Amino acid sequence: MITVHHLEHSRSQRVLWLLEELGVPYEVKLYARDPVTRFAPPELKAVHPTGKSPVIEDNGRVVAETGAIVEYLVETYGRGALIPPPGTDERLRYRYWLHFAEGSAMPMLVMTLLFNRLVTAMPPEQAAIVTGLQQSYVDPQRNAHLDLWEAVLSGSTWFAGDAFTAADVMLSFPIEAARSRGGLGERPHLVDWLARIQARPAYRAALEKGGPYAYA
Ligand SMILES: N[C@@H](CCC(=O)N[C@@H](CS)C(=O)NCC(=O)O)C(=O)O
Repeated sequence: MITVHHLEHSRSQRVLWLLEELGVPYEVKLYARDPVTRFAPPELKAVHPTGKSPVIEDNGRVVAETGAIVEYLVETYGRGALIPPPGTDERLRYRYWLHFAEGSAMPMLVMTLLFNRLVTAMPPEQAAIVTGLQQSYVDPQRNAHLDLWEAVLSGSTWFAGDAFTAADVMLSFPIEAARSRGGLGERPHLVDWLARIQARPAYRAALEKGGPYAYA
């Protein structure tokens, strides 16, 4: 049985959702965040040296990093589900979005979170420097990602094409986090995509198993 080391209110929710979509049995080991720092508890370091979530254990293997976990699960248990056929344009789109989620989108969203916290904790003159960085660098890039997503979804139902894939699962967390850190703005296709993923039975089932998740 697969064990998912799952941190509450975190991007690891995607792994539970993917397992539900694939119909693969799993157990959840739930970790609470430190109430002050919001960091993961030290026990996670015993599972993987980074001390981050998600991490899965499967048949004696430990797999970390969401994108790697998603690829591993789709390859090992998917039997061709949730991934476009090799050699197609859709497969290339799938690969692009799978990497974009943690490689391009999340850094801007983590910076948004940290800068917002810094601004409230600093004296006004220093806070102005952080706000300047936010306005000149982080906000425009975050908005460019939102525009790109909206443009893609105005041309196809899902991120890799007309079929729902694990790339949609990977993008769920950045898009949910973007909604909570600045909003999605007037982007109807993106708003509709979010409503469609959140209505999926597997998404709802994963929420029941995963405990607190502030982004649903
Ligand atoms: N790129 C990594 C990021 C892992 C990560 O930062 N996980 C967060 C959960 S949102 C975490 O464990 N945070 C707690 C901490 O840093 O102590 C992945 O996708 O697996």
